[in-house]
Amino acid sequence: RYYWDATLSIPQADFQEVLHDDGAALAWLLALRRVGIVHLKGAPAEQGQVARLAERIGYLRLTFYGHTWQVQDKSMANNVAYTSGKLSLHTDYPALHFAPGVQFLHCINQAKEGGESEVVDGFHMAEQLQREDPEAFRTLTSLRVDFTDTGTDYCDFMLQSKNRIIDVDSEGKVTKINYNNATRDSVLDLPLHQVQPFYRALKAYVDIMNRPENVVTYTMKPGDIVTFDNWRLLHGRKSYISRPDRLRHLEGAYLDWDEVMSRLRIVRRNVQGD
Ligand code: OGA
Ligand code: NM2
Ligand code: ZN
Repeated sequence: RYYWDATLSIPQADFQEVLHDDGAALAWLLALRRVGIVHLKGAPAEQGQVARLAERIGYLRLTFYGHTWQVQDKSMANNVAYTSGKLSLHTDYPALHFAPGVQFLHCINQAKEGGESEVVDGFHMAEQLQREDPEAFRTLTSLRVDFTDTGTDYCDFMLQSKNRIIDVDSEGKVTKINYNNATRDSVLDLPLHQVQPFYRALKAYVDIMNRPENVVTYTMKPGDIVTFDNWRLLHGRKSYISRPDRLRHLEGAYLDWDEVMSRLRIVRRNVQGD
């Protein structure tokens, strides 16, 4: 993997080429794995494109928000994403114990004012935390934090999870970030003596990821699809002004890494031979 900061220029690929050419698909998926984010350009600005892209891989990951989901300012919103408010840096769906590995977001319509996107490399930020504040790193890799999500969408749901903010494997290597402050539970099921250390550690990590030298900012245009590693990146958006005559509209879908890596191996064999 290649770790990055605000100086990153996000890799780009052409949507039609990725769909029809194995060489283009290979370049896309290799960059998605190594860098964690790729912008696809030139998709039609209408619904159904993230499903086509998921079919290019294999199949998408169904969740309680549906096969694909519409990010719009909705009345009676069942998620803060479905308002015009700011979304601070987060990973999607830490209320699941197995969060989706890959996320696609297709811009169908952009707001006139606001709605810009932000991303950071959560693995790089975890490495910085480990160096600058090893105690905070130990806390976030060991304590399990409560997340919750209740409502109705694809069907009714009442999710509860306990996840470490930073997941590491048996060798201590960072494998997954689980952090969305909007679904972090108001219940923090920790012994009293761990409460303040936990908040101190979380603040240290969040402070690092909000440093301007770590954040990449971009504005999506209709026809753009951002594809990214939801286990690694944290993403956010600025608040926007919602206008009924020009509704901001993104369509999203989730996939898992096994299916994405499967397609990567097949197109690599097709392009390079065994
Ligand atoms: C989301 C999300 C980004 C955006 O829906 O979870 O991060 O730009 N949306 O609206
Ligand atoms: N949406 C965009 O963790 C989350 O709730 C992320 C998911 C609603 C499908 C938002
Ligand atoms: Zn999100």
